[in-house]
Formats: sequence, C-alpha cells, structure tokens
Amino acid sequence: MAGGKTVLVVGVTGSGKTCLIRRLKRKIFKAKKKHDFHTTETSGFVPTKIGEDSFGEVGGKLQPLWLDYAQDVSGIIYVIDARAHGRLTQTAVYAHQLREQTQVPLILYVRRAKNMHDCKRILNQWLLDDFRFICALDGYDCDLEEIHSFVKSLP
Ligand SMILES: Nc1nc2c(ncn2[C@@H]2O[C@H](COP(=O)(O)OP(=O)(O)O)[C@@H](O)[C@H]2O)c(=O)[nH]1
Ligand SMILES: [Mg+2]
Repeated sequence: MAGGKTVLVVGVTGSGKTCLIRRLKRKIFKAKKKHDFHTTETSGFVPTKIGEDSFGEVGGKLQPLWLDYAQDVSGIIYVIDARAHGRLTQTAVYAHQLREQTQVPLILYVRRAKNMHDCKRILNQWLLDDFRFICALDGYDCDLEEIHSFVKSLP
C-alpha cells in the first residue's frame, strides 16, 4: 500500500482501543494527566494518521462489520482487557471468528495483565495460545514499540 499501512483496531467496548491509538499518536508511555484516558465512544471507522500509517478503530457494537472493515487493511490489532473477566469469553469467540474469516495478519494486544504468566494464562484459558500477541503490562512501556514492529512487519 503506497504511503504507509492501514491498521484496523478492534475489540469489545471498553477494551482500550481509543486510548491505545491516542498513546501511539502522542507517544504517551504513561498517563500524565487525568484526561489522557478520558474517552467517548467512537462511531464508524475514523483512521488516525500516525507517521506514514493509519490506525482506525471499529468498536464492539459494530462487531458484525469487523470483517468488512478488515478487507482493506494491512493488519489487525485486537485489543483485550485482561481484567474485564466478564467479557473474556465473548472476546475470545470474536477473536477466533475474525481470524478464521480473514487472512489479514492479526495480533492480540492484551492490556492490564499482571505479568507475562498472567497474560499467557488468560490466553490459554480461552485457547488463544496460538495467536501472536503483545502483552502490555502495567508500568512497562515497551508495548508501543512492539506495535510499531508488528506494523513494520506487515506486507
Ligand atoms: N490508565 C489507563 N486507562 C486506560 C488505558 N486504556 C484504556 N483505559 C481506560 O479504559 C477506558 C476505556 O478505554 P477506551 O480506549 O475508550 O476503550 P474502547 O472502547 O476500546 O475504545 C478509558 O476511559 C480509560 O479509563 C490505559 O492505557 N491506561
Ligand atoms: Mg473507543
């Protein structure tokens, strides 16, 4: 794709998509101000240009359309809130469905895991252990670099 890649960011409502795109855009590693993480619901697909690339979020309410949005992108970041226990089954089902239906490279971005073991435990629990994933641990800031290298690796 000339002039950068388009990346679809999906996940259930409240998983952290908007905040992740905002951090990528502003290179925020840790929240400095309270309003950094104040969000309102995003409707439709509004790509945010970050460097050469574009990141566009499609929320949980539009889950039936995720596959349609996936048609024209280079890669998919699937955001999971590891501490949203009540939503993990649903999110696992959606992640499997999406991956079965498209060849577009997909990476799970698991937010708020306590540690790598916790992250892997959560993924294994829902048989997601064969997914590529980024574990965004509380207090560590290397997740943004991992996202950039995922995007760089996309065809
Ligand atoms: N402190 C902190 N809070 C976050 C982060 N990501 C998400 N949140 C919180 O989770 C809420 C929902 O995140 P949001 O990005 O709007 O989720 P979305 O529905 O997937 O777009 C936000 O209002 C924040 O309170 C993060 O990286 N750090
Ligand atoms: Mg959002």
